[in-house]
Amino acid sequence: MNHVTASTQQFTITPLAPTIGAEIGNIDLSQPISAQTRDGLYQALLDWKVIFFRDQDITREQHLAFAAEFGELESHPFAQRHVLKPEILHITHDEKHPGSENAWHSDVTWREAPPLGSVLRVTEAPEVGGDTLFADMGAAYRGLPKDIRELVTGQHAVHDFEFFRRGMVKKGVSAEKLAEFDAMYPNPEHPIIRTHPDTGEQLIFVNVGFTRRIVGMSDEESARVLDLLYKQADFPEYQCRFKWRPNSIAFWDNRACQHYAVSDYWPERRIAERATITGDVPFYRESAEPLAGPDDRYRGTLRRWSTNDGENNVSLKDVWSKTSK
Ligand SMILES: O=C(O)CCC(=O)C(=O)O
Ligand SMILES: [Fe+2]
Repeated sequence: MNHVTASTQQFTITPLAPTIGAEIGNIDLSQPISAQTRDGLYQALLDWKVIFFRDQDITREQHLAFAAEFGELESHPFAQRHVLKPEILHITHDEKHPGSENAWHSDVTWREAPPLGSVLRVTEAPEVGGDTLFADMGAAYRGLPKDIRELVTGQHAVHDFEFFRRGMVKKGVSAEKLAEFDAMYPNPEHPIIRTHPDTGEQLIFVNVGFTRRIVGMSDEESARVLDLLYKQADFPEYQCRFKWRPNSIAFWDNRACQHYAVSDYWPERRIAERATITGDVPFYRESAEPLAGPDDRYRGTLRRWSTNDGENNVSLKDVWSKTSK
């Protein structure tokens, strides 16, 4: 456990997994935080990609005030929002509304400038189940075979809000209204490999929730490559898993990780509220020191047991022959 001393407060950082996820202790988010504490927490967010807090019995105002320390807040145009506080997004699941965030994604990547991060507070948690998984997309990038990294680096993919559009169609939202939304949120093209604006880390930035296709590739090739990239989030070696209790909070760096809310608790109830911090337009910048080869921490094991059935040298060709079956 690390101790970080700020002028008025000392909080602790306890990792959940080697590269992603750390629990922050000895902090009370019902109180305003100092600039030093804010900076220390932001550094912890950069280091761990998602940070967690326990036992934060805070009000909505305090939740919003905490999130607003890290940037402007945005409200979600389609999801259910608090009537008086549109920056609060409600995520309520029960017998009549089974969980639906059980697909790997980063939030709102169909915006030109997707969020920096989200601060999610669970107020009611099932006794068992309803965990959330987070995947380190920097580790996932470093674990990609070199030829696949080379294939996708510098390429762009189209993102859209089809997931929400389908929901709106089901609810009977008019074609005019949908056309208005299409005009407000035209499908952006984001770099497939995104460079983190603060750390310079290279990150896979396509997700099964909101990415549609790779620009300039045939539909078939695009689907194969995206499928391969999406699958990277599935490796437990890149993940951490958080078990919620009422008043737990997760604050994730939406640029650097993806998340998946496990939908295993139906018909139990689970209630969460999210504040979302605006981000910047994704870009790719070449690293000063390009990766020479695979990241040894992961690749041997991952390749041997998953992608390549015993061979230790997966290549694009192998992936092609596997995915084209
Ligand atoms: O409920 C959760 O754990 C996460 C849901 C989600 O995808 C989100 O809040 O962005
Ligand atoms: Fe999400």
